[in-house]
Amino acid sequence: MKNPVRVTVTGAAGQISYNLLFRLAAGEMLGKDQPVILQLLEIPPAMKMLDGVVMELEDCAFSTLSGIIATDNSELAFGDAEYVLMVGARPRGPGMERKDLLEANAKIFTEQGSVLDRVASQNVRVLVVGNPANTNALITASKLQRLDASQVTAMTRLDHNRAISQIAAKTGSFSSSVKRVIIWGNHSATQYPDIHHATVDGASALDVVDQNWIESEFIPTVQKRGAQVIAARGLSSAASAGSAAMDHIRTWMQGTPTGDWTSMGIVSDGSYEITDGLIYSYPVTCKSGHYEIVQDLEINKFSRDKMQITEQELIEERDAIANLL
Ligand code: NAX
Repeated sequence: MKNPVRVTVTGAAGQISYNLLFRLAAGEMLGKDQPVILQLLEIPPAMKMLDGVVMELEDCAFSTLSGIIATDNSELAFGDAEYVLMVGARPRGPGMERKDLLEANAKIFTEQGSVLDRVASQNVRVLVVGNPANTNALITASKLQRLDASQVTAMTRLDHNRAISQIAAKTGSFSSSVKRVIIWGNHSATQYPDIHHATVDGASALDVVDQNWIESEFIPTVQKRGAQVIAARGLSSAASAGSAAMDHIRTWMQGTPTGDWTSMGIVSDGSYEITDGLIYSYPVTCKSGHYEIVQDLEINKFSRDKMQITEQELIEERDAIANLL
């Protein structure tokens, strides 16, 4: 067994965390030989619920769970953390406009970004899940002084996994046969799931599905899958979101398989003519805890237009909270 690492999860009493924490504690994110100390952050009204989650975690007697801190104090929760999963966020309440939602979350992520910059491990890797994920990550990254903005990422892995699964179902393939899918842009209904570079069992995906399916089914289904789950379940995606969060961190640390890539919301460096500094989802390869944007992919007019629509939405989100950056 290795030395334990500290993993922070915010919003730890929420439904995504309830699906995430037990698998994480069982070694499914960082490995069966990597014990973890869970540092769980909640707001005061949810602390009682969190106590219940802690009891259940204890009752599993996981050999990879070395300790649990359950707190509403962000300094304690982020202290020396090697991994931070920012799941907690303010949901949209009655009468709240989009701008109010952006601002309410911007305040949370301003405070948490500053604290984690002060007290987390120098090598911390941060994944923002709480919505609006890209802009919450932008705020968090903007508060860093000791740490680097590249250490903060936003989750589009659930969208990436959804895209893979749709293509696999359409072509009658295993999901492991589908490679090089891309989610560009925002984790929202403007995201662009791009199939142009994807392969299915080594063949170009474009040769095995038709353009009509891409435009009228594939893209809208992936874009609106979250809403479909809510309509069916009465609750938003939780198990799949928790699973994708673990996939994101695992791939970041262990690397992408040869010949494949993944999608991550990361600080734009201007690649593919996307505005510098936005948190935009790109295709990336990962190796030993580092990621790099896949460069030089050919982008046709159809794709370019869609990449710009989602970029524009991110610019508007950024501008709505510009006073807090
Ligand atoms: P829940 O409402 O079940 O849980 C959120 C938890 O966060 C609550 O327990 C709440 O008390 C806590 N919280 C609120 N403010 C906090 C703060 N300042 N510090 C610490 N904790 C705080 O939501 P859940 O279904 O778990 O979803 C969590 C977030 O993930 C939401 O913002 C949701 O929209 C977002 N999602 C993001 C996805 C993605 O792919 N990036 C997909 C799934 C999900 O929709």
